[in-house]
Amino acid sequence: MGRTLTPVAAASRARTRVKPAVGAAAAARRRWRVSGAVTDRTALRKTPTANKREQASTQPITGEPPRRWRSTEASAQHAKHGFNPEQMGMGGAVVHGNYDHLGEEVEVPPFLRVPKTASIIGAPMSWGQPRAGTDQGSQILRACGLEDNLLALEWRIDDKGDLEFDEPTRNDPAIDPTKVQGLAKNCFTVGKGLKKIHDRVYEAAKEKEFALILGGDHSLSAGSVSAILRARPDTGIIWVDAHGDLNTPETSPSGNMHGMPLGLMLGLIDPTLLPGFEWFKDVPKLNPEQIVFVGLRDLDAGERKIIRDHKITAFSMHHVDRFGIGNVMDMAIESLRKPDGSMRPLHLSYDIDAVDPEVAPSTGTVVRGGLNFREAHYVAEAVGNTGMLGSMDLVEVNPKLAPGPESEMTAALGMALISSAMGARII
Ligand SMILES: [Mn+2]
Repeated sequence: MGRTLTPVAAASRARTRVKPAVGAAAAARRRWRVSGAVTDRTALRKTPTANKREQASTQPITGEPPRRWRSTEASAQHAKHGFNPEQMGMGGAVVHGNYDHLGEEVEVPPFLRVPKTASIIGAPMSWGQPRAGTDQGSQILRACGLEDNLLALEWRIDDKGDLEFDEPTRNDPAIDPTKVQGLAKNCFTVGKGLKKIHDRVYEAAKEKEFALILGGDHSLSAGSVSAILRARPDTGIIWVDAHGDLNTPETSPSGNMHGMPLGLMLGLIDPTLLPGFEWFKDVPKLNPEQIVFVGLRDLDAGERKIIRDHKITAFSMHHVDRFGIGNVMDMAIESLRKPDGSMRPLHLSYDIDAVDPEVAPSTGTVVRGGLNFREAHYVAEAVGNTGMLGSMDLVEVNPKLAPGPESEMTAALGMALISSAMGARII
């Protein structure tokens, strides 16, 4: 009876059996390329029309592991090719240094306690946008096996359950139109709800726990990020989103508050003019150099201006296409270095609509041309690999919008992205 090897076991056997002399594999590849000789059976099966990529894959497998790509090389390449982030419309991005986020051992960051503990905070806020079902996001993420996954990643779990929020009523105070020319729908309900989120996230961060916030719509991040900034003031925010979320009641075309959390945190609107948000005047403001965007592809005109005026580092899908997600994440993480060169604590605010609707269809504001399945994971892995991630929002999963397999697929992806950010690795 023949023995079956798992792919990993087979690969390691292949490695131990075949020990080519240094440079032999490269020499073999060179020879193959120069002569065009067919050196294995796979190549014999190729048709003459096989494209270049297929031809390359017919190179003999010699057991030599692929050379490991390091971010220092990428930085050197950008320098060599005269890469200038300002010219590329990336705001104030500065690309330098040799930060290596590919280390295999990820340590617990100094601002988290050991043993590492994750506080799971359900924030089923849905009044920042118009669609029913966003409030089921936290439950469906849990149903995908979130806790088991985190336990397997050696986290201790401190599950705070789901917060409860009031519903808007006819008597809620609204914006005074003589003071603010604009709309912030349900601001009283959203503001009160965000205060609850803020308090609970602050409690977790103060206890040196990893704060994992399950949305809910993206308005909730004004509550969670402001709490993180209160506990860990230098935190850098990686905002993964199709949208800028930089609106204010004055600039917002829709008046939906899930498009305003960064506008609020940057202090672009006086919170005392927003009923429900009076408490926000006492929370730390976010500095533009503490934010980096990844995955943008749908900005309002006002948001585009804010990104440019405040020199916010922003990597749109155009930059993902041009540089590849590996380089984009290197640059994004680099951009969040403090002036003294040290790394900030990181908060990952992951809007599932950053991912392409073919992969994550069950969300409120779909825009085509987003991160593909692997790119979406890479973003989370790269941030997790820094060893500096201390909190995360996963928002805008709405199981009602595409019920059935599509909503399951979206929620499962959200859960997997959390796992990736919190330590899951392929190998
Ligand atoms: Mn968003």
